[in-house]
Amino acid sequence: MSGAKTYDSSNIQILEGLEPVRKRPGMYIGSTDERGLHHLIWEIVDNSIDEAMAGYAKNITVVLHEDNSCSVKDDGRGIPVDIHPKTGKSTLETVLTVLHAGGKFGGEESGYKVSGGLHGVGASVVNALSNKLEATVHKDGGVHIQSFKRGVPDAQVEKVGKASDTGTTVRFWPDDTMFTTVDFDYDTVLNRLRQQAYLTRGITLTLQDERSGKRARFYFEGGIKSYVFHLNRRDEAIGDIFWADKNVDGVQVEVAMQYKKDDYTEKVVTFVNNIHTPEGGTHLVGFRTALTRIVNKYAREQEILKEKDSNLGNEDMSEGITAIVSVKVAEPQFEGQTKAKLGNSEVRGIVDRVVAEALYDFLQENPKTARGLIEKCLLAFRARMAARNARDTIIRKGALEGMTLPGKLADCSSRDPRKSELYIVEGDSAGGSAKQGRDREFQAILPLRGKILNTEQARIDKIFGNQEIKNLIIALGTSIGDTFDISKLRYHRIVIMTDADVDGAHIRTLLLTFLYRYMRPLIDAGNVFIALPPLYKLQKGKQVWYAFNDEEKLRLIAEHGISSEGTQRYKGLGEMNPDQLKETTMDPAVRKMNRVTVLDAERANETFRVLMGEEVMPRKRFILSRAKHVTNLDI
Ligand code: 1YM
Repeated sequence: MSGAKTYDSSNIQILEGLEPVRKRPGMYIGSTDERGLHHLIWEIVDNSIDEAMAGYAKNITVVLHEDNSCSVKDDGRGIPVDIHPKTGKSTLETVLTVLHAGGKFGGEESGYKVSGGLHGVGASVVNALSNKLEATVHKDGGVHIQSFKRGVPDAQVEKVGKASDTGTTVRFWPDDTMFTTVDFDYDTVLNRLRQQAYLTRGITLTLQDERSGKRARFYFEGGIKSYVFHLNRRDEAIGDIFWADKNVDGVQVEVAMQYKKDDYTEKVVTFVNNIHTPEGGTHLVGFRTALTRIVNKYAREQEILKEKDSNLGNEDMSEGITAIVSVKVAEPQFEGQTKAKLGNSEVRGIVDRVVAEALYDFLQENPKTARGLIEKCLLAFRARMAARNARDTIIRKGALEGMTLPGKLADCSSRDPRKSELYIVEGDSAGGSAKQGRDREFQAILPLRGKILNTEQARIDKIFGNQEIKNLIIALGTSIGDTFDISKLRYHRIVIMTDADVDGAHIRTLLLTFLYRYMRPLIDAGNVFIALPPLYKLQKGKQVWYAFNDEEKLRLIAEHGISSEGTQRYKGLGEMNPDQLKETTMDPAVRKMNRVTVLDAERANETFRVLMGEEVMPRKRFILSRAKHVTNLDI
């Protein structure tokens, strides 16, 4: 009768309603690649998490099925299935077919909606982008089902049996014509579920992968406190974990924090309504402000900071910190390029207040933790001051003006930086050969005394006290750090030329680290090179060949029948006479050089951190892991 007919016309409405989603899926789920595909899962899981945050659901299970479908099940109240007399549609159908119906629908008293957040486009978008979707609701003593194809209902919701429990299950088959892939990734889902489990303490999240048989379950009694514990599990920590959890003016603030002892990395992860905010925002600002203020206040009261001392700054708080800042806001405003930054101004003051109060109490109640934490911040503060003083000294000494070029520098005659090259050479003897072998018109030589790097555990700021580094800064002419000016660069090609042995590698690592940290634009602009001197000289009669690696050596030996007496391995640049150095390594017509990329420099920086930092274990691990690969070690 007429009921069925009404149903047909409402189908057309749904088709029209969801049409924009199928036309521009990227607008709703960000992209149609693997990321967008997984977004479908997050949308449905978010609804279950909302139900858990409202206090009704305790268990959420995600299953990745063999047929590339995914189902999400919770034990909440179940989406209402009663038919609205006017529309003739159930709430369930509305949630799954009307855009944005997932959010506010159902009344304000249900608390924060994840779906009000960053992408939170609701279940209807998942429905629109699925070949098929099946919803099963256990509620009011019955099992109710409704199925859809590309967002369009097959029929109205139907009661198919009895149920003694409550809950919602949604299974969907992503539309393979909409996505570049429909293959869900176990680890991606696993990581997301783990994170969500931390953020909503007390709920159990289960993942089952029927394709591989893998499964995992997460339950964290301590919530974000457990998260901090997890992040710090590999390091020694300073004292207990600080934790604050309070609702002020409808904004729920939860913060957990702990410092690591021998690690200097910073890890502060922020969330708004369980959505990661990688760009931070007002919640992060509030946290940092309170942290700095309270640490200074406590340090002064305890006279760890004396009257004459200046306050610790924001930047001194970050070495070794691990913190999670999670806020729940009724109407979050997201800003920034990727809409991943919280803009609500009221949140700043609220987070500040909650953290300040709780942190002050925590420090008073845990004096040992407090002292350890403050000492860590003081260390950062002192290092910062030392670096600044060292820099000021160098600048005062005339690096800026480039007036007093170092005596060791054998400068070139050209004054055109575009044509000029600076060879940084390891050792005085190689420096001597290089000076004789160079083209003095455009090639300058700066010899560095052998081991500039003999101070184990040297912090990078200590190298400012190093005469060799000072010489380098003055020779380059750019100054460093804040006063760096690339337009003053005296040589457009800076070539690092070190021996092909361990000491040479050390010096190269130090130089690259220094350039990376203090003269980064030179690397970005491609001004820095590594010279590649040959490793072998091969000789037969009067003929000479050079080999730059073992493979090449073997090939040349075989090709020309070279005897072992005719094979010479260069142990250092100093063994080469000026002519050899010129014809193999310095003459632009034949030399080989590698241009240093940011990636090379980042690696050097990391190596330096591991090798020279105060952590012993990573250094040990690093050396052990490399030991196998070291071949050209000359002992
Ligand atoms: C597998 C996905 O969607 N669970 C879920 C959704 C809802 C409820 C319970 C719910 C909410 C409310 C009242 C309320 C939703 N309901 C709505 C709507 N799991 C999943 N579990 N009763 C049940 O918010 O007041 C939208 S989502 F619109 F009906 F309120």
